[in-house]
Amino acid sequence: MTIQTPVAPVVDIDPFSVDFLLDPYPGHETLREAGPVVWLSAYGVWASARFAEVQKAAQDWQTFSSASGVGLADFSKETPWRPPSLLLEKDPPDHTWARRILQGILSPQTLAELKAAFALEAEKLVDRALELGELDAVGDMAEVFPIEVFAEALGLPKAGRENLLPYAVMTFNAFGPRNEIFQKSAANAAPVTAWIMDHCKRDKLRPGSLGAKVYEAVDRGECTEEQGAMLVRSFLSAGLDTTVTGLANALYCFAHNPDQWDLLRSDPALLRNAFEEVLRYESPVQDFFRTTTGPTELGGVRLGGGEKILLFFGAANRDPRRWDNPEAFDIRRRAAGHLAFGAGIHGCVGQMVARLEAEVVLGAMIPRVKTITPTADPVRRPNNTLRGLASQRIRLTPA
Ligand code: QZP
Repeated sequence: MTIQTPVAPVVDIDPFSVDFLLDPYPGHETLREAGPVVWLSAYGVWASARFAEVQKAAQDWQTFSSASGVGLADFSKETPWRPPSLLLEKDPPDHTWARRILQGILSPQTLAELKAAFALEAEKLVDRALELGELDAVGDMAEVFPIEVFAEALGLPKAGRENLLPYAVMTFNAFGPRNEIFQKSAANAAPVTAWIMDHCKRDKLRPGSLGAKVYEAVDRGECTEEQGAMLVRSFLSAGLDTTVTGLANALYCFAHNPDQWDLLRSDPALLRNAFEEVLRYESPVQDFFRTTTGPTELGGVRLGGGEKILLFFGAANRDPRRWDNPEAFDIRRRAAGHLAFGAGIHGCVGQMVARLEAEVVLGAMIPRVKTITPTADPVRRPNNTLRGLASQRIRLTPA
């Protein structure tokens, strides 16, 4: 066996600059074409933007650990901005019981129970959108629906739900550097965080709700009351802005690809795959870090132990080595296998909820909305982790 040269290309672009975040795709191409694994000189970390390497690292938690944090900050060297998640920022064996509790709550049976309420709310959302005619796909639809259905499913009271998105925006920005984007989103951190932490408690969550089910696990002795609160925090952190972004990106994709909307309307059986293609094409979670647990090799590059590597899911999802014509939004392609939900033991535990939300909204639109036309340019909302929109004005014409 030959040992390959331990020399990696050096790339000096800043993937957390506003310019990069507003349009990451040229930078992704530079990163992918520079090599399977590159050195990001701006931060002194490794990075990969190719499908094969991103997938391999994501699937290998033993080598590419989450326990030092999945952001730029290395928890073994700096104090995390908030107490680490019991799920996202742990590896087995610590991760295992927490994952099992949330997975048990987000079971196929739970999903089946949520479906009718989600579908009813989606009909109301589309009623309101068609009444408006001209509207903001983000502010009037994508930001409304998950708060309405998922916050409700979690068992949160109506009052104070306006804290959910600011908390998530801050959380996702915190995976990046302490740049101006993060600082601005954290300006109001204290009251927002206080509301979130308070609403992780048992007495704030409606009996029978997903949040209350966490405390049923506490009562079965599967974890402590404090750990239960932290698991509810995971739901509040991960379950809102991600699906807001996914819905916004779906509406954006169809507004800018009217032939694909026509195609979906002519063959609604494409719906499931259509949302997978949205996730591939405009991945809500663009990237995450891992930390090597010891010296290793990835893509022919030798990495030392305790080193951070940035995995670009969004770039892997457009890697021409994996996808034909990756820059085309094509709901007929086989989009399954994308990395928008990650892969391996940390793969998104709520992905079926995300799919359900998107499918009921798009599913309600298919028979009723003939055309989705942009009436203004999209306005981006730069975030260190999420690829989302501040607004996308559209006009809907009824079928
Ligand atoms: C955020 C947590 C896309 C996900 C990585 C988002 C996410 C997942 C879990 C948590 C936060 O456990 O707090």
